[in-house]
Amino acid sequence: MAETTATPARAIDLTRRQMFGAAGAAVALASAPAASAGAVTPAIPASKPGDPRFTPLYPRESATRSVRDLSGLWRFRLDPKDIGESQRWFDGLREARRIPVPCSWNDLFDDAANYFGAAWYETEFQLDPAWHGRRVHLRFGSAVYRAKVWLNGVAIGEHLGGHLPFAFDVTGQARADGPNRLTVMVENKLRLDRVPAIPDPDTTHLYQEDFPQTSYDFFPYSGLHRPVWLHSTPDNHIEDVRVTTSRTGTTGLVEVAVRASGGWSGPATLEIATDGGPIRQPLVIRDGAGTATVRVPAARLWSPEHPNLYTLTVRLGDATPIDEYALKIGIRTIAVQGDRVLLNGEPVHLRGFGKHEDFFLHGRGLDLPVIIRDFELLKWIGANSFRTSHYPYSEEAMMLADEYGFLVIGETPAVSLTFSDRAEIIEARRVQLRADIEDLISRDKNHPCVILWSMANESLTKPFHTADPVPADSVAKGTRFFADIFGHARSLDPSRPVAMVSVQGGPVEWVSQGDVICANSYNGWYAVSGRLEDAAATLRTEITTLHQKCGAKPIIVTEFGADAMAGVHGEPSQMWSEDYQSDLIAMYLDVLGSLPFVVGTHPWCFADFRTAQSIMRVGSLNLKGVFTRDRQPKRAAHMLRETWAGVKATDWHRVQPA
Ligand code: GCB
Repeated sequence: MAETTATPARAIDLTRRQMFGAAGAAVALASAPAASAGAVTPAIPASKPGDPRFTPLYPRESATRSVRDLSGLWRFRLDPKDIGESQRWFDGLREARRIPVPCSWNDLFDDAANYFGAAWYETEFQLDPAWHGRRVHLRFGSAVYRAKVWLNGVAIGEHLGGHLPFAFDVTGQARADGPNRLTVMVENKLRLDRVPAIPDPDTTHLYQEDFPQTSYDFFPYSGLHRPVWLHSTPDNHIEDVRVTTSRTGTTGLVEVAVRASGGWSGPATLEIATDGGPIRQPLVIRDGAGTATVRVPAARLWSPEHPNLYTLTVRLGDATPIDEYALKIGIRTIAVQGDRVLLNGEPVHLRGFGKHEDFFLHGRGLDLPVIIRDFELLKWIGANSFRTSHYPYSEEAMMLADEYGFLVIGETPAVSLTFSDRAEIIEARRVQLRADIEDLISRDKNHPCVILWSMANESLTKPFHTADPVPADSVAKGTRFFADIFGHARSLDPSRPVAMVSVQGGPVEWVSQGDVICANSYNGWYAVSGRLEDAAATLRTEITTLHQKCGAKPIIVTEFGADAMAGVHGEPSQMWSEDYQSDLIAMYLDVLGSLPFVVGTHPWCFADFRTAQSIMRVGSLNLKGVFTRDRQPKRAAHMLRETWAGVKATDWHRVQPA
């Protein structure tokens, strides 16, 4: 969007609707008593991100590890009065209906369509007898927004913040002698102190109320959105692996840091499979930590054109490994030099989109066919990039992005942070955002596809849809906030550039703290509406000025576009038609293509997606997709394909048989 100066059609005086409450990232409850019968080994406390026991590694099978996916039909019950905990619903969920996991609950049940309060999930599992004597971990891909977990009626921990995984070591709490009852309370209350948040009714007079009222432009889908896994590891096991790649001449250098559980010490091996056979590098782990570099001669680098991946296997122990974990890695470098982004030392241009995890019925629940179809369509259209707007996407999407060779801007859930809000609210969000960044970098640090972190999308000096003046200290508050956030991200991952995505007309003091300038721009739509010639001139001035003000840094225009109702046409083109959307995007590509410091263009957005109900959104949909919500191309998609992939609409041979 663009920061608005419009006068409100009507001013709505809001009363204080939300109680401010304490925020925090993840809370490990005090060590719960081990289940009496069938306990295998003594319990250790539940783990959380940032905790040395937290295992950020995606669960994978190996010679020493097993994985069990608990996805399926769980029992489900809404708890609008928040009585579940006091009535001990964790002792057995009554009057429950079925819900698929993973899935959002909102599009399944009419009474849950606009429900964001507490909801309870329950399932049962048996522990595999072969897991006797091993450590057992319970890992959630994502729960939006807060989850509290009970195992056999005993609380084992909580997690705050959606879209990122969390795990518990349940060794000893999971019974070996009978069924285990797993209960999860998930709530997605739309609150001030969350990331993302709602507008602060104490400081905001909205002139447009959406339902549900959020400060961002997508539907707040709720639930267990990604798989829940049980997995077993040896007692002494690999807890984390961090890979950083560089090269000297044609040799790839793969630096691998390993963290082992419980401060384990001993020998370990790194192995990279290559066409010429395995390359092994011994490594010594001391007090749970060790680092070594594997040299890969004549390395095949990772790039969008050649997304070469190698398998890296880490083994603890000597001849017979105590633990083994394998992951795919890509050897590549990423750097910012002047106003260029260099991939493997060569300037790179990002062509792609902002996207959403959004589809019919399952909302934001993991849907592998949709991910594959989207990635096929990105290839079809000639894109090489996307942004995980406006939150971290699934781990499966990131693995597939490595394989397809997409250059990914990995974004946190901080959309529309507003600095006219009260200080204690801003502080609560800062604490939560720091935790989100820790979880995100911890989770995605090894993906070659991630070339840039986005700390936030469209932070605001005051909310959209208000004519209130910008408070005098808003910019300064944001400047301090982002200095802290940028510093935190850079200290956690010095190997990648960091940016934030600016709202059109947003403070230069914020966006210029990034290594790359990411800017959203809506000339021809929210600004200079309907006049493409004038919009083109405004755009050129806007982006050139931004470049001058931010110093010699590369610019990625991360959003531009127009809503288009599929099937609506107009000659000459006019707003809301497929033709106008196509013309506007073509105009942006023309103007931006003539500015050498613009290194990326991401039309907004890939596909139409669900929003709140609003006077701005026909059918509760944002229609700026170049594909419809069911992934059919609008005219703009064909135009982009011709521009990016060089495939003309006249080429009826364009589908090649497999
Ligand atoms: C934006 C936001 C995006 C919205 C888009 C729009 O600037 O970043 O989340 O969906 O505008 O279409 O209004």
